Amino acid sequence: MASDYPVVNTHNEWDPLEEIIVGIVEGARIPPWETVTPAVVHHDYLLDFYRQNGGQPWPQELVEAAQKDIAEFVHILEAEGVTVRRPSLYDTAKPFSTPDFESLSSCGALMPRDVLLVIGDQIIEAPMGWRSRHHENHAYKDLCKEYFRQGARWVSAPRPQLSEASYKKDFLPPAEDEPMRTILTEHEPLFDAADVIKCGKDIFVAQSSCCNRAGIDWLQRHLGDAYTVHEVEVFDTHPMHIDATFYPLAPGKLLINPERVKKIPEIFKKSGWDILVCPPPNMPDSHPMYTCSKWLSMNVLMLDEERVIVSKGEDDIIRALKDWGFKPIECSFYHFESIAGGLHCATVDIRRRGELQSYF
Ligand code: ABU
Repeated sequence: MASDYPVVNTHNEWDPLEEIIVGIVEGARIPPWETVTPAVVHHDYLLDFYRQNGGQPWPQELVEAAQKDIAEFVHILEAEGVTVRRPSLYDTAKPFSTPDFESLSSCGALMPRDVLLVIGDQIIEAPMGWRSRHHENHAYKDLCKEYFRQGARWVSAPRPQLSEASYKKDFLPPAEDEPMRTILTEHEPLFDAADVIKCGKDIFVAQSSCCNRAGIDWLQRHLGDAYTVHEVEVFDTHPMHIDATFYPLAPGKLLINPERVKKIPEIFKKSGWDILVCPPPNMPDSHPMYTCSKWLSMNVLMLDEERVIVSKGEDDIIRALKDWGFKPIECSFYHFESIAGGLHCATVDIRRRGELQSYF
């Protein structure tokens, strides 16, 4: 369907959604063990799993269950009138090396949100901190070229070297009662696109074990004076990405993770935004989560200011969203979440109907 908006046009998380990229399960591999692994994987008991199995395909039964979830998600999006695009399959099994490191394999194309940062009419390929994800942008090259031909701006942030100098030696994750720390040094700018969340002319970013201060500085300088990039103060023992922590869902409505957000930026308070405190996740402890935390419950996807796709089974946030005036649409997603991320992670919005403005 023809749109009145540029082919790439995304200013916030809630303007009416027209086109989105949804990740694929095909080709997905268990992330190979690397320096960053113990800094981002929440459970120590999983570290041996990664040491022993990293680089192998995920077991077939996990893949099939995740594929079923993604198919339901795509069906819902299309039924709600959204155009869904998919990444291209690339050779994830191929080991690769650079002058600075070697990787047993790539990981796949499950989570476009981490790779491509779409702001306004531009697509920014993120300078990602995981070595095994260094070539994940391959999966999106065909789509980026197509969007570029249709008028989008397309740029890659400086490709990181990811030598040992990018990671702190002998890093140990912080305990709950210690100050937040991440594995990254300031050797070079690093961020995953999911460390960033948009709110019109204001962009919010949290440091993590994929995002350093230099990455935030790079983004501010790259975007220039039209935008203000704010750093959000968070605490997480294994920090990775902002979208299960701090999420402006709609004008005047900020969803926060009560365990992680340490300080709400003053502009939200000054402008009278409602602070929506996310209830604890409902996912049972018995459900296997190999990469992310159960807080994926708040990793929802807004279709507009009211309609929101939420992971089925998360009854407490579903009830809260209704109380806050939203219209939740439930989608089975626990199996995809087991090996990858949530509904927001699994997507990147390409076009929403709206203009750049300030909400403060
Ligand atoms: N990409 C979101 C991951 C955050 C979490 O595991 O809580």
